[in-house]
Amino acid sequence: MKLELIKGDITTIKVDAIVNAANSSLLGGGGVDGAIHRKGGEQILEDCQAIRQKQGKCDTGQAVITRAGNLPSNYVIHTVGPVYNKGGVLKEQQLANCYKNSINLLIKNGLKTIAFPNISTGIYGFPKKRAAEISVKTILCLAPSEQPEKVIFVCFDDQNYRIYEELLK
Ligand code: AR6
Repeated sequence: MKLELIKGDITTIKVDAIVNAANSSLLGGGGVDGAIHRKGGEQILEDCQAIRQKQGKCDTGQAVITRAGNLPSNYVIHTVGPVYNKGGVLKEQQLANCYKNSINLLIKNGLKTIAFPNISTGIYGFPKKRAAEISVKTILCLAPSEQPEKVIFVCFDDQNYRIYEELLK
């Protein structure tokens, strides 16, 4: 498994699937979710609406997959991170589940490369360093048969970039 770090906008990354830090409605919002729906266009929302009709809302820590519309990636995996509030073990487990379930879905669909933002660290208020540690640890602990070919951490801001740079040394 290759791990890469990129500073930039996840909507410009060409991988099999980029991950969206969505909310349980799956119908869009602000932050990276807003950027993905804006740039990806109608197709993403259509697929999200179809998933909503089929299964209802998406629980925290779970993930679903849609087409990627106008984005350079082939698919978008939407996962719902925890709202940090006061934190705690459950929130940390839910965040780890976002990474596990997104990667499971990637592999189940025969896909190999995936790009993640630092889930829950914007509007949902999770401390960036702790969230980054959970993301890297969760991915490094995957069994060989559960590993993607490549994982890219995409950092929108300098602070996140420096955190991942340190962790991936
Ligand atoms: N590319 C990569 N990372 C980004 C981008 C981008 N284009 N834009 C933001 N980030 P957030 P959350 C980083 O707030 O905390 C939405 O309204 C950002 O710097 O997007 O999980 C949803 O609908 C931060 O590190 O997601 C939910 O309601 C990280 O992405 C709620 O926000 C996540 O920030 C989810 O909140």
